[in-house]
Amino acid sequence: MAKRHLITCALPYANGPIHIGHLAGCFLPSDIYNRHLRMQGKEVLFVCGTDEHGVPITLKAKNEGKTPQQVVDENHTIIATGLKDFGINFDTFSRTTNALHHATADAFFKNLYDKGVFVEEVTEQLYDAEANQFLADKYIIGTCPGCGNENATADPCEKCNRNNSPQDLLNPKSALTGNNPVLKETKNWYLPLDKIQQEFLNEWVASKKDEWKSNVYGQCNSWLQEGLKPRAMTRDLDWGVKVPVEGADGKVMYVWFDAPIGYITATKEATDDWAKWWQDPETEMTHFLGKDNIVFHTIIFPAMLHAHGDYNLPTHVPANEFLNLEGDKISTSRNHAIWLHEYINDLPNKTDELRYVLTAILPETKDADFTWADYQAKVNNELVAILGNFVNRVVVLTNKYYEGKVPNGTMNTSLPDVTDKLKAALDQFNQRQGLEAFMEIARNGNKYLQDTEPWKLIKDETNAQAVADCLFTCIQIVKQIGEYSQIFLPETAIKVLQLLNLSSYQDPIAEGHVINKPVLLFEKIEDELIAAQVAKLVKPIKKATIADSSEIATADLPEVKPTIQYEDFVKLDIRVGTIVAATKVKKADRLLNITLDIGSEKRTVVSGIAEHFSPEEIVGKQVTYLANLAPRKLKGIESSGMILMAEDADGKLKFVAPGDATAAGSIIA
Ligand code: B3M
Ligand code: ZN
Repeated sequence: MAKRHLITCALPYANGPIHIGHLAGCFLPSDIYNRHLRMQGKEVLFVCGTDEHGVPITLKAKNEGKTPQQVVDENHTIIATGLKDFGINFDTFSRTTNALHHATADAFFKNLYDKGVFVEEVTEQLYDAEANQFLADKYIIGTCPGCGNENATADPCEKCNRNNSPQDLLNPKSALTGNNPVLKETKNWYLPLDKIQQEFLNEWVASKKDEWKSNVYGQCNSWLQEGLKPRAMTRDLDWGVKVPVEGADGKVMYVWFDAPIGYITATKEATDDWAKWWQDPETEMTHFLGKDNIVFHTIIFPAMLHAHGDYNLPTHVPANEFLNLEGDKISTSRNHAIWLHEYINDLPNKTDELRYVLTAILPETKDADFTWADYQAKVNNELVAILGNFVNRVVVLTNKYYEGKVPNGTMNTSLPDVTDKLKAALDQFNQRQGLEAFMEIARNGNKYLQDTEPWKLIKDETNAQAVADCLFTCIQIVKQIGEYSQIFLPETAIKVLQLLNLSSYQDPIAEGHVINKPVLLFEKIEDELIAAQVAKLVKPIKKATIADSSEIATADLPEVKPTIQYEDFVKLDIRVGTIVAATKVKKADRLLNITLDIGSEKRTVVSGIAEHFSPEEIVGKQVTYLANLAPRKLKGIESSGMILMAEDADGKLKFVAPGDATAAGSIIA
């Protein structure tokens, strides 16, 4: 049994805000684990921070005319706020640009350097003379020698999956300037992973076979099977932690070298007593991360730690697979995502609802899909109808029968105790199962209340004790729900505590204690709200900018849709319309309520363009209008038809209008 637990959560890149994929990938799982261990009274430290180095940040800065520091400052704040809003309870949320981190990474690098761990090598790398920069792999675009795909990058080819190195690509071009890069000599410091594999990794990874989830072990093992190669730990770049050795001017550490050291930095920030968290073998370390980060935490960072020698190695690496959204990959460049800060804005006070739904579908063993319809169903049928309903009924009945005073009853001990099951599931990182067990507490409570029917018993005086026993038992169950809500639904845990009029879940609830008046824990999610969220997602695809790091090759303009027949086309009734009035829709930042003259009549159309146009500037504009689209309610307003818009590569919207003034109602065919 470990004496204490260090929990790390992968550091999000500070090159943009975070979305529900990040939440499901590692923030929520790590937070649940942290809360679970603390509830057991364990000594725990939970650290994270923003990863603020790397090429994508420099490019983003360039694109936006800012300094990299400005970019990371802005994003650090947005990310930290979003995570806090969702109750992700880190002990420290650090940053890799802070001085302590640079000093920590510096010392780590020097330690390895002094031990002679690194292999120095001069190689020819592709260099963009105009940008005055060596090109990181993903900024080289060329033709795949395997299949002729002209937009291949030095990753597995999108079309044929060939694993291209930058030098393999034919006719390579710099993604920065479009120029042909030239080869230029440069010296870098390599971590000899081939050697470390033989002396350490093979055996160490094998020892994790039963410990790690199969997705983690499998991925790691397949890397080892292929045979590791030395990997450069330095880069020619001016944004990052400077390489602290002679002859390394103009070089910084590879971002994946310094980022995991960020866990050490964050620990130092949390406590002066940091060493016990990293060096005492009785501390158990658990890394939470998404599947794209597996090798860095199971191979590269452990290799670094091993080479250093003074640090513990991770025990658990419970990586998750990916979360999709409405059947499609989450994409930052296409804005196919639910951003934390937008969710908070659109659905205030519903963070537990999202935590609940995401925990229920966590991609623990395979990719999972978030849909708004499922969100609505889970909130309405589970949180509202089961958990909220049970708690509410108990509070209502206690107020009704006993004026809120806990009756003199005896706890019914025949109810199944699921807490062992819950804890065991969470110990083993089966968090979906843990949540199910948690919901069983409420389900069992509901069933017990339903079966006992105190509302019938109360009609007969002789049943008074049975009613008291039932309500006493139910109040204890409510308390248990509140207590375990601290793991999954922190806001709800606070509300239940208030309902029960307790100051802590340690406090017992004895006879005569007065609880509070009923307040609903969850509200039903209405169709309109879901429709508005879905409508937000179906935006036209725009061209990716180069700063949207991971998706350069995939986020080009969409392909032409499958062929349709003329009969399909003529079903569309497209007309010219004139905007005669427009107002903002209350509590909806993106929506305008537009009155459109379509010749024969006036129509109301709710359009998601408020972030692009003010109501004043569009009145009088001629537009193209799809007149026979089925009406739909948005924010309570019935919207008839749709105004057609064009979106350019920068995401700017334009109205599609006839070239010359045209009578409203003119048919487009
Ligand atoms: N920033 C990658 C990511 O956000 C990276 C994780 C670092 S963990 C040390 O996916
Ligand atoms: Zn290919």
